[in-house]
Amino acid sequence: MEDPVRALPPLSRAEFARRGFVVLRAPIISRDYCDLLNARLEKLLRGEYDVPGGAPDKVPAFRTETRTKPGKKPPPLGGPSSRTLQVINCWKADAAFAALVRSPTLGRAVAEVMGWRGARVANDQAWGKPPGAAALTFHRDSPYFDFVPAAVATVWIALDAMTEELGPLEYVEGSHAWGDGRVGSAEQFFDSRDPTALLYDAARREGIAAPEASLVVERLDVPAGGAGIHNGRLWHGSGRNRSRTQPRRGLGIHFVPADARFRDAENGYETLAHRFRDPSGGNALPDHAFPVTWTM
Ligand SMILES: O=C(O)CCC(=O)C(=O)O
Repeated sequence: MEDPVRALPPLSRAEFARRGFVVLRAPIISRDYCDLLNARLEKLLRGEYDVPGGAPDKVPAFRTETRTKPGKKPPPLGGPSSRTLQVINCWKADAAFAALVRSPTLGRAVAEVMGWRGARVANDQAWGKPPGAAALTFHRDSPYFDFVPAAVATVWIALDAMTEELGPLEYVEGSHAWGDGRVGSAEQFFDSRDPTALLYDAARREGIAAPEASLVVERLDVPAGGAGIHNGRLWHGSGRNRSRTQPRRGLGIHFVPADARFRDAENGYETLAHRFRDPSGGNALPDHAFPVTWTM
């Protein structure tokens, strides 16, 4: 399949270094391609894959048809629900997702802003927020990828036109430069009781006394096909989908430098990615599971 990503405008490395993200407001993929991916996401949620022998690495339990009237098309994402649906590694199961995730244009853009010699896909994550879906806790991406070097960059592509009501992604400007410290677990993404608790904690450790009032937060309220690229150290999260009817869908693609390797697991802790470690390959990331999509 050819690269579905349009030619990108020049990206400012200085802006990316300062803010920790850049916003691509003009769509980088067509509306038709967004529609195609949204239709394919429905298939993935129902276990229908078009890559022979392929499957995503994680698909949430999904029982929409039990709530659909016979003869009626099921509503997107199964209709209203407080639960956000996350599918990991759609590209392994679906050719349309694969063409986007493996886009050399995206690999190049990420390598350019991060100053890498090449880019490798660590994983993709489709985020489906049905009407009513809860907020996602503010977090950083990099702690979830146990590689050396530890650099991570994420491209997040809107598959629906984002409005404030739908709970678009939100970036905390400059927070990629904050120190390390306590990080959340994967389960905490979905714990919406206090989505900013970890963020405000981290901000206070940086000496920001009143984070509620002083953090600069940019909402990714882009049209369908618009996107953001963020440094994996940047704090980000998203609000509740307050719409009663509109689903809110997007695809996050996480990249690491082409020469990234597994870090030896400490205390036996292994990430999802460690499943794909080939014992005969040492710490190398196998290309079939972590494709290099662009090199200099
Ligand atoms: O779609 C969201 O709200 C969360 C996405 C996210 O955290 C990511 O792609 O890193």
